[in-house]
Amino acid sequence: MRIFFLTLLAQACLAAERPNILFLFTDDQTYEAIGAAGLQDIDTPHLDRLTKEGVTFSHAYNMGAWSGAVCVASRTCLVTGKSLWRAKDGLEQAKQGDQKLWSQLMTEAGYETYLAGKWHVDYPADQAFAHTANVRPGMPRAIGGMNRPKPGTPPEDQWKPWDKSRKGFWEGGKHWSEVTADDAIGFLNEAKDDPAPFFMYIAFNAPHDPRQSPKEFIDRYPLERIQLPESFQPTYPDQNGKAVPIIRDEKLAPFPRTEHAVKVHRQEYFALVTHLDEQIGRILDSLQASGKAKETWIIFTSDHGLAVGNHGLLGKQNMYEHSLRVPFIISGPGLAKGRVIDAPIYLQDAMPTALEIAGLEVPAETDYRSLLPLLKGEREENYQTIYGAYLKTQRALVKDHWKLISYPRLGKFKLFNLRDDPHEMDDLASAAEHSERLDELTHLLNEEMDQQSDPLAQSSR
Ligand SMILES: [Ca+2]
Repeated sequence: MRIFFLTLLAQACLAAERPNILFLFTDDQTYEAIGAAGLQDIDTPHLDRLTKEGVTFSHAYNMGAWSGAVCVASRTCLVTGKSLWRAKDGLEQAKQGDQKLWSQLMTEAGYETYLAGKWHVDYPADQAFAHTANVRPGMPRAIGGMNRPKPGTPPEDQWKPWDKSRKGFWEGGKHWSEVTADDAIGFLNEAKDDPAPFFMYIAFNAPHDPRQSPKEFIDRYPLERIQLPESFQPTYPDQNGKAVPIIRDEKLAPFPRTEHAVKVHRQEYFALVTHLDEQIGRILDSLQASGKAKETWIIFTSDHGLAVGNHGLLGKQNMYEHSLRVPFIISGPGLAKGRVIDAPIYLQDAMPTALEIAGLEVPAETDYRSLLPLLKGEREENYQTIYGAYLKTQRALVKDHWKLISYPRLGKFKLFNLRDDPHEMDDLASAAEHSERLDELTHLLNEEMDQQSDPLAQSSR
């Protein structure tokens, strides 16, 4: 009996040294789509609560993607800890047993690991996590929902986000966001009596399209409440198949974009976010009720942003801030409450951060950096420049408040002053007074491309 108690005590001590980690991950949520950011009229009371209790990184970026499925690239980078052009190799190494994924490192350290919802990584979910529930694919498949709203569509053919017969998020009868929250709450009930620390990877498919949610959430956003994005335009000037290929995401609404269509898409997107927020609230309440909240770190973020009507675009296959940047909140024992850090980070910094929280050594080959030194004030920034890439058609570099976007196939550059022009509407690339800056940023982009093993880098030609 004594040995049993000593074992329990040892486990309890270990648990205190290894706090729990609750990773809340959403799909296609742009940095503006959270009420606490104060940038859009959107209701997210539960994420706002988390913002007040934790630290916000206001400039969290995804690097981009090697395919139209930006989700896959972002998530592969996240779980391997490898930057964009190295992540696929990292995953191959994991398949060969030469590298461990994020969750496998946590398992090795004695964590119980749980996955609910979207995985979308080319690796068996049940080999990555000890426990899984309702593992979802890239997106829910709905009937219809593309190329709309179109004028003159008869009412009976119109898309209604709450229409369960369209399947998608309603496939199975219960909205997938609710199912993922139910699964997370189920895990918490399981974990609350377990002395081992937990790592929960709770990944919602929302607010990725199809933009479906219960009617009461749509009703919260009458079209009069929806503002047009500042960078609204009917067409995207470089959208000629070379700069921004017109792929599925862009076909959700007709061309040219109309103010009405963009407002309808934003209405449905915001409703899906608010419904998602309610589910996150249920998980946060359940964590409180479990008695584990005090020893649990929460990291909330999304896999990349989304245009939803900015710059004539709807999707994420571009280098603008709306499509690269995501909300990022972290809360945990001893962290300042309500603090905002504007040093730029990659959302995938979540991975080494969690490893450090768990007391693990971050593998030397990890390309991302822990946020703990920033949180503790030991370091001012993780990165001097932020790099972005999409296929071989777009590149980006952010340094301080300057942003360069390059379209290699067009031989074209755009230059934005993000401080004065946060919506990237005033292209300064051809302004004579900025020619030196353009040269400097182009040089820095080339350097980043070399360092990032970019297939377009001069060193790889
Ligand atoms: Ca996504």
